[in-house]
Amino acid sequence: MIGHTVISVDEVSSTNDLARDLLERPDADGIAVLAGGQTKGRGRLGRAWFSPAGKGIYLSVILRRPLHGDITGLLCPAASLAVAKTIESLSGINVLIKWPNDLIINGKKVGGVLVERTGDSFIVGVGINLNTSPEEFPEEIRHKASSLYGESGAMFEKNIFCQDLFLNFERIFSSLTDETRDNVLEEVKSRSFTLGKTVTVSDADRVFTGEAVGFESDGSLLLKDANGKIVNIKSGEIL
Ligand code: BT5
Repeated sequence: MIGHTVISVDEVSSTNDLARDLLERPDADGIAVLAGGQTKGRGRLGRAWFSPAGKGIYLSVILRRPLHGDITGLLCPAASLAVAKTIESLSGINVLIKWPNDLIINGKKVGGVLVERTGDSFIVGVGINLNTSPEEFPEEIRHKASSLYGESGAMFEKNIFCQDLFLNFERIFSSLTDETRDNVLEEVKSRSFTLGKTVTVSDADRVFTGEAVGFESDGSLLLKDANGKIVNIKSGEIL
């Protein structure tokens, strides 16, 4: 079960690093690491994650269980769906998912997911801005970042959030089988900030512009370019 053990620390460089140190424990699968603040929180591609103490959720969970095929590309949208559902059920605010990992409320990013792989194990890192005031965000992200407090005026309690999130993680990760993963993708689609928009996406070495028209069953994004050709993007960044 996700969250069978919760290791809570006041401060850490990155909860993903602390989780990685625990991968060899016999009970590793499902361990959750929670920090009050992070000194070197990170996003994808080495980017920094603003992690002020006491203001948000900085959480990593270990997945070290038999999984159904290669679900690497699905884990990020699936984890984002779990986070979106928890935010919605506890705050009543609608959350959209900007492919592949951004949690968006009213056009602003309130959270993000970072999935890292070590051998057959995955570490799913989640950052959610709960109670950050708008003026507390660093200037360079103030225009595009927000928190649940910023969007609702209400303050949120992180332990209640995490308990609900563990249940959603367990349910959604268990649904990534060959038979049921399409249901997960349908839910991701129904909350997509990206589908139907014309977007520019960069992957490792290319940049594409096109209309986001769907997702493949491995989680990749399908873009229709100006000539009507469908391009499949496994991982990347919407610019
Ligand atoms: C993400 O990366 O959105 C994944 C963030 C994952 C953070 C969690 S916290 C627990 C665990 N431990 C870690 O060390 N990380 C995970 P990416 O899509 O690359 O977005 C990063 C970009 O989001 C930055 O370059 C900024 O523009 C912006 N950003 C940084 N901090 C933010 C924040 N607190 N809220 C909103 N946007 C932020």
